[in-house]
Amino acid sequence: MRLLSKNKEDMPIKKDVWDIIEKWDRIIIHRHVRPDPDAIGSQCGLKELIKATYPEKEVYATGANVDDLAYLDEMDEVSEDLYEQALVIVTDTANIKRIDGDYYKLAKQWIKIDHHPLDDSYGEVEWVNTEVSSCSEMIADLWLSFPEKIKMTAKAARLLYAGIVGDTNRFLYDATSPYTMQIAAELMTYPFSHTEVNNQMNVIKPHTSKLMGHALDKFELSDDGVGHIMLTQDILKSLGMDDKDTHAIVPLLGKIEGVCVWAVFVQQSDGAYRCRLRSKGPVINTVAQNHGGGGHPLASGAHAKDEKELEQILLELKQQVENYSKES
Ligand SMILES: [Mn+2]
Repeated sequence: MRLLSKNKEDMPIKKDVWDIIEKWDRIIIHRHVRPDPDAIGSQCGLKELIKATYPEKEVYATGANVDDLAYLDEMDEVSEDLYEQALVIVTDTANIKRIDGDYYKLAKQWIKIDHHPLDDSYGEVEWVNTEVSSCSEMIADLWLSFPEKIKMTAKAARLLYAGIVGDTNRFLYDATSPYTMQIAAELMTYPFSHTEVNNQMNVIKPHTSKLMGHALDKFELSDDGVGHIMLTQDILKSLGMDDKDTHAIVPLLGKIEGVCVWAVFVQQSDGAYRCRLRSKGPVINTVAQNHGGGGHPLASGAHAKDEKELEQILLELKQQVENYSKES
């Protein structure tokens, strides 16, 4: 099969990354706080590839264990003293303050592998590609770039497949390329159950279904296609939820007819709001950047200190929709 990689310009950096990995006997891999399947998939998938290729190397995946993602993999215990003689790799993490774990600072060499827009440079070697669907796609692409060198296993294939499915919302989002599909197809030739992974990722907890009901009921949509929902601490408490359970409603609200741009505002215990912003076309990460956040052009996060700032964010989103409809 002809591989459709559009990442040819990444070849030198990919070679650098693997050359550095080859040199180190101990490698510790980090990813972002509040991990999603792509964070765990890229982190633990890379760990499995290195371990399968070089069984003599010590390779660790570190960070907090998350119950909901335990079906993917478990984290390793890594003590502080291991870092002095270790290479640190950070996957799927745009900025330093989002790295889960503190000891990475002690390592002599760092590598960053990420697909978010570059808003914080770190690591001697940075491999950043914002065109790809997910960080897991980058790790699988690394394997397909040096298939004679790097060994794939069923466990790694399962992790990387899960990461791609997670970040593309099962191949729905725009960043899903023909090459993404080829990579997924290659991974599926390894013996793991992709249906089991897909079903696991589709599970909704009973309390989340209650939140979905609330969100669909209370979602407000303006004539110009800007939708929003506000989840106050009182609402979360009444549904027995906290902020970390709220991400599931974000793609759901985008399915409502007429929605062009949408925002999910979640009040934190200090009264301020965490804002998740999504778009089907107008660029919204500029709005996120105006409010202490950032992210992808069509999927960003921001912070607002009070309801007044939420109104300001909605105004700016409306402006983006207006500019967009003028352009197109
Ligand atoms: Mn990701």
